This record gives sequence, structure tokens and C-alpha cells, in this order.
Amino acid sequence: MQVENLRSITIKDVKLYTLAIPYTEPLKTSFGVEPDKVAIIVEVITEDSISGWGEASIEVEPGYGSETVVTGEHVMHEFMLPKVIGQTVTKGTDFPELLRLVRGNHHAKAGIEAAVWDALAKANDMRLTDYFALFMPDGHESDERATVGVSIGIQSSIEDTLDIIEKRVAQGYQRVKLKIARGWDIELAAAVRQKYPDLMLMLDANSDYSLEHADHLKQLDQFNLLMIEQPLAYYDIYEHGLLQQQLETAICLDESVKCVNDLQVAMQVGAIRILNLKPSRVGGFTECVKIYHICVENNLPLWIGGMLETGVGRAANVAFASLPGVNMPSDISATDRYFAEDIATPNFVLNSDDSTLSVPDGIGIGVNVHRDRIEAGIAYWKERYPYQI
Ligand code: OSB
Ligand code: MG
Repeated sequence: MQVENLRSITIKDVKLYTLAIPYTEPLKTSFGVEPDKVAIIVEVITEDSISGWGEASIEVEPGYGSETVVTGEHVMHEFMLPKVIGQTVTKGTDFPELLRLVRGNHHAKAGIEAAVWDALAKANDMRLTDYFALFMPDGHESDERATVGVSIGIQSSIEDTLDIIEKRVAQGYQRVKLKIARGWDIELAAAVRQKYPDLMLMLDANSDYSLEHADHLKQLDQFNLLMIEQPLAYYDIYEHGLLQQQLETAICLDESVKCVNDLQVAMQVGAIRILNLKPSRVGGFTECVKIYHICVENNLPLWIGGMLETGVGRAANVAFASLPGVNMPSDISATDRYFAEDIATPNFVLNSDDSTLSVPDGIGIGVNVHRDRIEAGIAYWKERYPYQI
């Protein structure tokens, strides 16, 4: 298939479903903890009656980024949907042009764009991973499996952390990421390294430190970490460059890279050795495609980050993460790490021999979305989060 011959879609309607699902294991980070997964699930309905599904993965509070579920719903409903409904989209990478006059709001945008890519892949009778591959450098076809790790939150003791690592390693996860914060870092890393000298181990600070902590953070160099993710401020790039000059451990940026331009600045000032690419943070899959090309051209290691997505977002992320330019383990774990019951099936199950998730066979995102579970999630959201606007 050639990009020029792709079938287009015309968007007849877009539905938004704001919902919540309880986590089996909430993820406590340096910025907080939320008991439930919340998301705005987007259904794009085409003139040919195809439903494309996407997930705007946004948290309740503006702790990771500035968006919240409620701001997302507002901006999508009032300002994005009128620009999208009735439009014809020829190929995935044409979509962002429709929303160019809506600044920021990346998580919200990414949800709509993901639903459009799913609808386009389905309109062309293709799996989303194969549809993505059309926009990638020559020879970059899906590997069929995405190599993944697991992200472990801040626990109440080091002992509890070791227990949970033991459980995850026994399940077959070969790369472990631990959330750290001021006061929960060096001793933790030392204890884990002592018990697991060879485990692929990394830390994620979610912006808890400042440059004043450089000497403190230097102690992490002794633990042979794969990387440290986002040690400094969520808006900073420059100081990460200064910190990297003092650290041997590779700095991976998450929060700070919101678009291609941020990535270019980060590379220019030596602030990044590895990229955590979250489709939601950069505003959608078109930006991901551009970033993928830049990483491949510059030999910048790349993995796909997670926002504890439902099966809808997870399926799209697995499709992207299975592309060969994504060359480090991604933060996409099996369904049972997050939920007792997801809104989409089949569940993602870890291939314990090689710490991977398989790309589903079906067209588009390849999972079935259950409308009754969406309804239950909407009711749960309304009951638990009675926000007044
Ligand atoms: O910093 O990567 C992060 C989840 C919510 C907000 C920020 C982050 C995360 C994760 C989740 O680490 C990883 C996953 O989806 O399993
Ligand atoms: Mg992170």
C-alpha cells in the first residue's frame, strides 16, 4: 500500500465518554496518587459507519501536566469537535491541521487524533501498526511484539517495594521503573540493586528535584541505572542539560518534551540521551511520527511512555511501540497490572519469555470496545467526581 492510494474518511460525528475505572494498584508518584483511572474515550463515527476509538488519557488533577479531565472535556466539546465534524481526512498526518488554531491541550487533541487514526486504519482494512508503518522510514515494519517493562509507584517501605518487584519479575517483566521523590531515592536504589544486581532498572522523578540536588543525584551513578527520567522541572530543558554534564546516568525526558521543537532544543543543549514518547503528551500520533523520524536519524534511543491507559489507549500504544525505531522497553504493562475489568477486550497478556505484549490481529487498534462497560465507567465517574463547572 502506498500513502497516495489510501482511503479517506469523512467524520460524521464524534462522541465523548468521560469515565473512571478503579485501579487494582494505584501508582503513587512524586506529584500524587489517584485511586481511579479516568479518561475521555473518543468515538469518531464516519459516513461509512466505521467507529474509530481513541483515548484522551488525562488525570483528575493537574499534577502531571496542566490539563484535567474536566478542562479536556470542555475544550474538546466546545472548540475541537466543531472543527472536526463534517471534515474529510485523507491520511492520519493530515489531521492536526484541522486543530491548528487550538493551542496546547495535547492530551485532549491526542484522544481525537487517535480515534481518527483507528478509523483510517479500519477504512483501509489495516491494523493500526501497519498503517503507522506507512509513514515511517523504509523498512520500518511492525515487529509484532512491543518490548515492555513495568512502572512501580512509591510504596510505604523499601521492603514492600522489594516484594512488588519480586512479583513483577516473576511475572516476566524484564525492565523495572521505580518512581522516586526527594527522600525516596538513594537508599531505595541501593536496596534494589543489592537484591537485583542485573535487573534493567530505571528511576522516574516526575520533576521532584532542582539543580541544587545535583550532588545528591550524582550518588545514583553507582547503581548502573538504565536512565533517570525527568529529574527536574516539568517545563525545563536547559537545566537538564546542565545536570547531564554532571551525571553519568543517562537523562530521559518525559514531561519537558511536548513537541518536535522541544526535542530539538533538548538535543541541542545536551539535555536528553533517551526519550520517553507519550502520544498523549505530544498531542497525537502525527507528532509521534515526526519524533520517531528524528530519533531514528539521530540515533536517540526511544520508548513509549504510558498514562495507565485503558485497553483503547494501550492498544494504540502497543501498535506504535512494536515499530523497530522504538528500541527500549516501553511503559506498557499487561491489563491485569491496572484493572480487574477493562473497557476493551481481549486483555493484553505479558509474553513472559521475552517481556513483550503482542500486537492484536484485528484491524485498527484490534480490540473490542464494550459499550456496557463504557456506560458503567461513566456512571462510576459521575458518582465519584461530582465536579461543578
Ligand atoms: O511519569 O511516566 C510517568 C503515569 C501517569 C503519569 C505519569 C507517568 C505515569 C507512568 C505510567 O509512569 C506507566 C504506565 O502506564 O504503566
Ligand atoms: Mg515519567
